[in-house]
Amino acid sequence: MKKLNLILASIAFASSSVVAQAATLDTVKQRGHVVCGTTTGFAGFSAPDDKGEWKGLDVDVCKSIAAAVFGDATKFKTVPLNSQQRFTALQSGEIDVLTRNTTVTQQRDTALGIQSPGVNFYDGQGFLVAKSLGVKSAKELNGATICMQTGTSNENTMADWARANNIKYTPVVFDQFNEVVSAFAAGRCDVYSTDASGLASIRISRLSNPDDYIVLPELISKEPLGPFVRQGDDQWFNIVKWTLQAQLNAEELGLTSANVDEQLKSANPNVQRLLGVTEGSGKNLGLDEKWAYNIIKQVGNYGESFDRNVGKDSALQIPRGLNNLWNNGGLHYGLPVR
Ligand SMILES: N[C@@H](CCC(=O)N[C@@H](CS)C(=O)NCC(=O)O)C(=O)O
Repeated sequence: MKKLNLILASIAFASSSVVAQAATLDTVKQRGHVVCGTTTGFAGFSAPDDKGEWKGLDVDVCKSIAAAVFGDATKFKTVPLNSQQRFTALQSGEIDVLTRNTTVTQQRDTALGIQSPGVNFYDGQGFLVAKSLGVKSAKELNGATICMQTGTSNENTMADWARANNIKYTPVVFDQFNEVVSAFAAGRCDVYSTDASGLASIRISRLSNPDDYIVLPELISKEPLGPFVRQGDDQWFNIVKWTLQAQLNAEELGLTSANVDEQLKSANPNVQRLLGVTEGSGKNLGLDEKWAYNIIKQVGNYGESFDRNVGKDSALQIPRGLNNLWNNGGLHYGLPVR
């Protein structure tokens, strides 16, 4: 009887919403590619280009994981997920890692069976409005209708902020990103509220006349965005965590996709360890010693990825701001590889 109870208990555990997968790395290697959850199409961060190839700052995290694991940044597939679907897809094992503008919050990092290996974009929630509305500040939003997407942290943040600031508003929410954008473009709400990065992307890539809209100056929250993995697989957690760290350290050390081969000859011990010239960092992760070299060579350092996708060489033109390195006035601080 005791044995039967034990069996029943383990069946109940295995069929709970969070599938305990101890060895994601093995699964990924056997499959031959890493599966990343992305948005359904959010220019600059994760969206298909005109050839159908997925591009963006978040897609670069996915590609970097592929480069670290396989030595080949093309060995990845994307699963487009709306805001609501993303956590279930990770919990159920449909994806190996969620690489999609997801805010790290205490609730998500604990109660959902998932966890955050790091932040790849520091953001805050803001407001996009049509210039014709004549609103210059968030303080003037009393009585506004506000478009948001279901399943985002933006819904709760908005409610908290409005309560604290004595502002009444009517939320207009939709499950699909396209529906929110269309409703806003059609004037069904006065305001679009989400992360400032999202607003910059929507304004440039989704509205027919970007100059008719402005992003209000206030940011009402901290939205640290980053990938998520399932709890219970420390090795996979470490691989994603140190993939982000490799991109940051590469920028700090001045290693780029263009100079990384030359830098293999560097006399700097930090460079030698990161590039696998001095062995150890790969073994610690269960990866090839060239794991970080492959990230830098094939995807580039964090700054290259930022500039190309969302920064100065992109349509979005997002300033580095908080996303600069710590020694340049920002918040990114590469943890030492040693
Ligand atoms: N950072 C917020 C919001 C992220 C979010 O999902 N934003 C929406 C609006 S820009 C989005 O990316 N939608 C894209 C999609 O559903 O495909 C969160 O983690 O909840």
